[in-house]
Amino acid sequence: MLKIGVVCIGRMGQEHALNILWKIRRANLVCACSPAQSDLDWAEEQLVPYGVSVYPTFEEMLAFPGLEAVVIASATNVHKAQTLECIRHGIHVLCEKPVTNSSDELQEVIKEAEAYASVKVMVGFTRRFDDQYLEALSRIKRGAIGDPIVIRSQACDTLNITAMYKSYLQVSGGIFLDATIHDIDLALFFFGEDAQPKSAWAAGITAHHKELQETGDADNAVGICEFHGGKLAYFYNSRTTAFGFDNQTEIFGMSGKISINLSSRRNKLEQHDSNGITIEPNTGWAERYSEAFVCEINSFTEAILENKPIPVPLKSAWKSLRIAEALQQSLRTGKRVELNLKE
Ligand SMILES: *[C@@H]1O[C@H](CO)[C@@H](O)[C@H](O)[C@H]1NC(C)=O
Ligand SMILES: *[C@@H]1O[C@H](CO)[C@@H](O)[C@H](O)[C@H]1NC(C)=O
Ligand SMILES: *[C@@H]1O[C@H](CO)[C@@H](O)[C@H](O)[C@H]1NC(C)=O
Ligand SMILES: CC(=O)N[C@H]1CO[C@H](CO)[C@@H](O)[C@@H]1O
Repeated sequence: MLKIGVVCIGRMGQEHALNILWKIRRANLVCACSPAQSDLDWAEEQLVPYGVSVYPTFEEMLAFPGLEAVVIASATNVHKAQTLECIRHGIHVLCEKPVTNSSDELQEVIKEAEAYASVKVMVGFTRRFDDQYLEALSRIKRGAIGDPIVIRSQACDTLNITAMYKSYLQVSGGIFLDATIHDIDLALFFFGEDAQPKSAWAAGITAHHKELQETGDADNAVGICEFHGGKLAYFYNSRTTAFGFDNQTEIFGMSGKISINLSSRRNKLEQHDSNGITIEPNTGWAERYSEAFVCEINSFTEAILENKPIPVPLKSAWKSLRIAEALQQSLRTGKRVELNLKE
């Protein structure tokens, strides 16, 4: 049994904590922490009765005797410091993305992880653990569509004009760094870890959140990444849909294509009436990826207990970040960005 702690309970942390507590056969949730009173109140009801120790600080939690692994779902600006702290304590880490918003800083984390070779560090790219994406990968590996040549991946969120969301957008790092990063990760997942990006370019529009113009960011943007050898990935991201959550991916190969969730829908119900035929959209990531979160922690746990390689290599997260930075730069400057990656 692996002894896991969850940092910062929040919405994402609550999901992880409950999954570890109830759904992960080979792990025990032993501790959790959050600086927020609302989280501590939640934990008092949901975790403490089941033997989980809860702390108001990360440092106190890290001192829990026998703690082996930590899931970090705290505020983005402490991800890197907490990840490094875990590594230095010899504790395995699964950190929500992004560990940091800069590829140079991620390089530091990679160096530290290499210095503590027995520690496993993984970035939470949940879509890799969705059963449909996994099935797509296994079909591609079986040669179902021939060699994949073009990937189209999109991630769309519902329009949110609250002051809280707008202030989040100001510190998000930009649409490619914050949101498209998942789709970039998927492109590496399907093309294979040895795919090397060659150049990237992007364009965008500020359709609703006009204030993003000041920082050269956009609320709808398209990015293209060209790989050495000619393969292409193109991304569309929106923060402003009227109908809900719509993440979808298509992989075009030499002899066929695979598409995943092209018509994002909540369930298999259709309502037929005088207005036509209605289906319900997905409402958010928690609903769409609930099973993927469980699979993610299972894979992480198994990699540690069986000393296998972690399923999302840190170097791959670094490559995704470099591509996202290039797209963000191209969006600001209007210029194509050459990527010559030296790992
Ligand atoms: C799906 O797309 C939305 C919108 O960009 C993004 O916020 C979210 O992180 C994506 N979810 C996943 C798990 O890829
Ligand atoms: C809008 O964004 C804020 C801040 O991220 C979030 O708390 C709120 O739930 C969102 N509202 C909707 C309707 O999604
Ligand atoms: C990265 O994060 C830091 C600290 O959270 C912030 O100050 C900085 O502006 C961010 N950089 C980008 C490119 O978003
Ligand atoms: C149309 C479609 O395939 N929708 C699926 C999208 O993904 C969720 C979660 O795996 C499924 O529940 C939907 O059926």
